[in-house]
Amino acid sequence: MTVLADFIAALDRGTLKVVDLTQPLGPDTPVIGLPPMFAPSPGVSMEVISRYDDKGPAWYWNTITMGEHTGTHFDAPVHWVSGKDLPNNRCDTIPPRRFIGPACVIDVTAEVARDEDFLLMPEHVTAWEKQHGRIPPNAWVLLRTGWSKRTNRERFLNVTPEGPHSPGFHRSTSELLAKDRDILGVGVETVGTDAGQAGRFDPPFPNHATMHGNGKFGLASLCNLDQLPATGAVVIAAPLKIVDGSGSPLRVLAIAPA
Ligand code: 23J
Ligand code: MN
Repeated sequence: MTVLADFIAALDRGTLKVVDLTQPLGPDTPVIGLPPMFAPSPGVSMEVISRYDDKGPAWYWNTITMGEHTGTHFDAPVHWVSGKDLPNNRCDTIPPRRFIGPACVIDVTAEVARDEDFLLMPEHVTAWEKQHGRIPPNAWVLLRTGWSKRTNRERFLNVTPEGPHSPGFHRSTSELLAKDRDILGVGVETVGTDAGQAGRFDPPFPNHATMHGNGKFGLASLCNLDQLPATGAVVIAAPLKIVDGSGSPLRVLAIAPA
């Protein structure tokens, strides 16, 4: 198995780099705002158990509380009603091989700069494929929008009286990716894998409904996608092994040519 030795040597030599696609996780982490009739996502709270003090003189540790879908996080198929009866659909039962795949990065930064409600259409995918080749089975499809540069929470959530505005996927594109391309899942820079206005779409939240109904995953609140090539990187996105978990915060790493 020289491939693993070669891999470590390439990291040491600097011909491969590790790109951290993860946002910081803490009390300032923005969470999705749902319409008021639904239960809200609580955000992150942290409490010190001990910090080299009476409660633990030589050790520091915290209790953390948050929703499963907080910050940079993984959506499992069981998260959505469309995926609730699929086999291996939850955090503790997904085969770990499915956490690793080649990354296809679709850059729509320019389009999103003109239109905050930009939706990726099937034609955008086929145009990308003309340039970069067909999306292979079991790939992570990452939508590069530049949205992670919105470090201000209000600009990131971008909520107006009609609800949030942020880019996403048209339902037909989610279907193309899930069914025809048989991807692992999609990753986005925004707070969720559906567009901000997707609660008003028919069906509501079509990317969640389509991806999870087809056993595919989601990755939300990614960053540093601008450090990845369109093809040629590998993404590792392994959620916590939460028993019956619908998703989890995680560290998402990409390995890419330097
Ligand atoms: C619950 C309801 C709607 C949405 C979401 C969660 C997410 O985006 C999520 O984190 O999965 S859109
Ligand atoms: Mn989620």
